[in-house]
Amino acid sequence: MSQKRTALITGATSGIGEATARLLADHSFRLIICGRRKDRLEQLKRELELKTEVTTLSFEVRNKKEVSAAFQSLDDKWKQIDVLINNAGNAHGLAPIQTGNVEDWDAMIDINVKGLLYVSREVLPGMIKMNQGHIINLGSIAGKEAYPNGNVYCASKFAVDALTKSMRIDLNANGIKVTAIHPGLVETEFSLVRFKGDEERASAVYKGFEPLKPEDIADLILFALTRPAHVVVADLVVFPVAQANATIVKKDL
Ligand code: 8X3
Repeated sequence: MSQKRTALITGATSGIGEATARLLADHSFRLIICGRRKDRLEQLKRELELKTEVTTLSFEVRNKKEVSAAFQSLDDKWKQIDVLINNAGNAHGLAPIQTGNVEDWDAMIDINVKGLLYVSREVLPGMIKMNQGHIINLGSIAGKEAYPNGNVYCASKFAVDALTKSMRIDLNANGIKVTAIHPGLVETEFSLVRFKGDEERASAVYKGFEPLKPEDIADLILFALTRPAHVVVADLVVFPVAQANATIVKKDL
């Protein structure tokens, strides 16, 4: 593809989103980086601008009005979005269903499911008009297998899996590629958020084996984005070598 493609990345201020923004900047994509934290977004923009054209959109994916206002504010030269990377997502808490925190449930369903829907709804009309585009949804092994205490987080990622399959069906006539990438254990701020800032508990998750890095996932995203026009990477599950499924991890402690 000769013309530079424009990629919009949600949750671009840390982890997989940030690593993806960095990698795509190295590969000539124009970038719309999105996140809640304006200062982090601006800092990343300043850095990546040395390599490619970058703009920022600051909004909470779970806030329908903010999402729509952010897209309204986009300058015309950014309105043609070729690639949407639905990366924003979080886990809040790890507790049995009978004692789960309702605010945690709301956050996971709002961010991981509704957020993905709100952002996709804004981007899709443009892709449909162009009769092309590529959506990459970040799922999780938690969207393929339920695991103890994962309940609502797993449900939210099962929803991402279902929505990815549905998008592929509904957008089939429009030539839009739809990819899901489902990582296992990736060392990011994920566990720190899940355990509400408890660093000891969060770092224990990644002890005794070599977890995936955000860059490993960014690499797969770039791979999916650079296949020939007739090829779509539909569904990809990726683990660190030490991981066998959602619950079995070989640890040398
Ligand atoms: C992150 C992977 O296994 O912690 O989605 O749910 S896991």
